[in-house]
Amino acid sequence: MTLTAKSVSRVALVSSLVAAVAGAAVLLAAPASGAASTLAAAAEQSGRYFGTAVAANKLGDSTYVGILNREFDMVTAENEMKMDATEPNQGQFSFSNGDRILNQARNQGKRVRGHALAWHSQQPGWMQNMSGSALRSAMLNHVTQVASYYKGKVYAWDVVNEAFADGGGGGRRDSNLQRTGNDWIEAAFRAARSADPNAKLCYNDYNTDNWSNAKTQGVYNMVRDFKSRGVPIDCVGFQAHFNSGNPVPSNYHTTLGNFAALGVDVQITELDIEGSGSGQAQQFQGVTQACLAVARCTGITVWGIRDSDSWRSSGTPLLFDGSGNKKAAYTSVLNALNSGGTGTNPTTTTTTTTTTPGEQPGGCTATYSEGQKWSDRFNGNVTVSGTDNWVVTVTVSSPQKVIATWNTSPSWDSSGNVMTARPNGSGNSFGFTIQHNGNWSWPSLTCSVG
Ligand code: G2I
Repeated sequence: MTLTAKSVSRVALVSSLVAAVAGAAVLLAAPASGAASTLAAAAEQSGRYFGTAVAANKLGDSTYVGILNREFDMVTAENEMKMDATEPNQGQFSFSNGDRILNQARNQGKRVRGHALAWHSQQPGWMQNMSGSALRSAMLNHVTQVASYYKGKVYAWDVVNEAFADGGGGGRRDSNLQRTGNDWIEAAFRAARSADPNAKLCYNDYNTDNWSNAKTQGVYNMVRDFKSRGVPIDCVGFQAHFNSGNPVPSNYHTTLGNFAALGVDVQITELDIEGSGSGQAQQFQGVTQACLAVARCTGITVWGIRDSDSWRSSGTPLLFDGSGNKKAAYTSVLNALNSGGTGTNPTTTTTTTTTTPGEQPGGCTATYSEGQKWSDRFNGNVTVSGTDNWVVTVTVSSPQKVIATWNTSPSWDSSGNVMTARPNGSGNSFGFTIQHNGNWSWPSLTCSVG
């Protein structure tokens, strides 16, 4: 762990902003020199992963594999573990392309998300023509066989994909699987749990990002029902395919937080955002920050590596251009990950003091803890120890604004981003409300003896 001791005139002690809790370093505001330089390493600082979809037929492309090996620590097979790929003829299973992706990933120390055991789309021809109890048994046999084959080798499965309808109703999508009975989803989850008890079992869908969408509410109600009845579900995947007609919602962290509060992990599973330049970069930053703001948002996966690898390549929706160069969107994601967030294990961060040689001994520690969050703002609390005569600076990142404070009467620098707080007789703690304006970074703190 690195401590950055910055000398401030006539101030004896300066706090550093780095804490390590339970082996996972949590950064409030990482110093540039200590920032991680890859997406995976940056995500790992808060206990998260950063993944990508991989296509087996690209594993011979050295540029592609070079970026894959360097930047990502989680892999999803883009098509190779789907129903049509793994059971092309009924009862005949084919795992060779899925295995190529899985083995490449595991040989490089990466984990694998399995995608997807049951889906209305990409069914093999024989299954498309089935219905009723024959289809139900075929689907359950597929789930059982595929999850058993990969038992112990995948971190998580998208057990059921895209089962809810678009539009206003919030109900299920019509499909041959849905017509076998409304309980087909829970039956699939139970079969998957029996086959691989240690894989995390996820429901995965798109257009479920905005908390106000009826589809989001429909999925939420299903997950709540599953949790209340003991149906084995561990996680919810948010595909996160965005474009100008379907932008990143400002309430994304609310959605993620509300699902997480049901007792499941949440994950961004297929992220891509059409666009270019700073507009695209800002949207990627917003998604990253929404995940970082939710302790149980355990990782982000982008749906491909280079723009040219994307299922919608004309929209240039990924983090690397067709030549494999990092885009502005890459930098915004990396910086957001390096700016920290809610750890997936620890929930508070402690600042640490260090002495500057030759200066007055003693010192103070300012400890930041998260308070309540709303769609447009969040609260932070600071507790100070070591002295009753403290001065704490709180620096927020533009375009954030502090819109309220309590237990202190702060002064401000000319930018309005740096607040200086002193004791006002209310004890050694104070708090504030930050309007985030799309930036969910935690503020940085210094503590000094006044
Ligand atoms: O559509 C984007 C994604 C939405 N969520 C579920 C994901 O599984 C889905 O991924 C896309 C793949 O990126 C595409 O690559 O799913 C499509 C349909 O399964 C994939 O497209 C298929 C084409 O439809 C096939 O014609 C083609 O043979 O890709 C196949 C392999 O290139």
